[in-house]
Amino acid sequence: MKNNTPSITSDPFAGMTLTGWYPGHMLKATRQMQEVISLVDLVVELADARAPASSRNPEIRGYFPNKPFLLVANKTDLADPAACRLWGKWFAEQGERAFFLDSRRIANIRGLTELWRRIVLETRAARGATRPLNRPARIMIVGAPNVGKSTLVNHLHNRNQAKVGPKPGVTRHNQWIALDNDVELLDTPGILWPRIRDKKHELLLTLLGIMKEDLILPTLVVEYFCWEIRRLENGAAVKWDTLGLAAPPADGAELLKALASRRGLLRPGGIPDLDRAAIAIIKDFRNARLGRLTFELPPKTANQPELGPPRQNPSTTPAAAGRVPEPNPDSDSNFDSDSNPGPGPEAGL
Ligand SMILES: Nc1nc2c(ncn2[C@@H]2O[C@H](COP(=O)(O)OP(=O)(O)OP(=O)(O)O)[C@@H](O)[C@H]2O)c(=O)[nH]1
Ligand SMILES: [Mg+2]
Repeated sequence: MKNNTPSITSDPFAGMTLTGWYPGHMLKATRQMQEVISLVDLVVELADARAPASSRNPEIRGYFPNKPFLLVANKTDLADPAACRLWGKWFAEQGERAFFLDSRRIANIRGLTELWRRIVLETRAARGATRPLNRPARIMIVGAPNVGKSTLVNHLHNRNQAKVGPKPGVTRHNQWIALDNDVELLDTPGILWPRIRDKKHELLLTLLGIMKEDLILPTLVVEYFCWEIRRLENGAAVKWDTLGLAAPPADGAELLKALASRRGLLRPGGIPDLDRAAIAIIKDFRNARLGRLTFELPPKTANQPELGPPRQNPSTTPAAAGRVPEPNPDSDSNFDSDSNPGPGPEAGL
């Protein structure tokens, strides 16, 4: 559904300098993953379902060229179910195994572990192995920071062995965790990649909590959020009323001022405290109080090489037009809108 704001033609973030955040521990962690890869039967990359392309490391498959690989788009409870279905279909069309997960739902996790088992068995069979694996299957969980790798490991282990937290960089070292059912998981530190596309990409990763947030002003993150929502023409999907707004704001500045005054966030002299307003908005977004929002749709054509925010006019896509294709029964993609309950846990700034 379209909102009534004019269409966005220019990119106000284009000239802005990138933070270039790529700390040394990420490079080290990347090397350590490559060192252990010969021990591993399956690589599972976790991404954020709200940005299934932009939250992926474009280089990661190249690090492990000969290993079976599975993409898991996590946090589907925070993402737009229709967009998840579109992505599931798109990955299936690309021949890429993808699983959409709300890692706090045990039935959903069971489906994922079944798939792991199947992939490991099929890979062995394809290599001509005739005898059963006489050791635990080893699965390495990789991905960007804060996408939920350790949370997933803990849900499977039931003993909260891995440290988790609502900010990037919680896990600092590889950690093997043995499960009861002949599986060993390797939890790894979140890694970014040296080259982020542009400022909008950094802002998106910051909004999702993947990039460290004290590198970018929260007010800029909110300006980006409003701009992106207008660009995607799905402003109507945002629950602006949660913030006390009757209509979508024209831009980030209007939103920040409105929220500061509604919540009485004022500096001395009665000046609206836009920083505190921005932090409150980001927190509400992350808790899905503003709705379940996805920031990118799959590329239009199956052979379009580059992933990323959609280049087509989203109002012409099936999701924007309210037409959502059925999931492909032959695909490994599992997304099912009924499997997604309400908003997620507290994830503050
Ligand atoms: N809503 C929601 N939140 C989740 C889900 N999975 C994880 N989280 C939350 O996401 C935050 C990050 O989780 P972690 O498991 O620490 O993420 P990580 O990928 O291990 O992060 P690093 O160790 O920093 O790389 C925590 O606040 C989790 O509670 C999910 O499926 N849905
Ligand atoms: Mg972790």
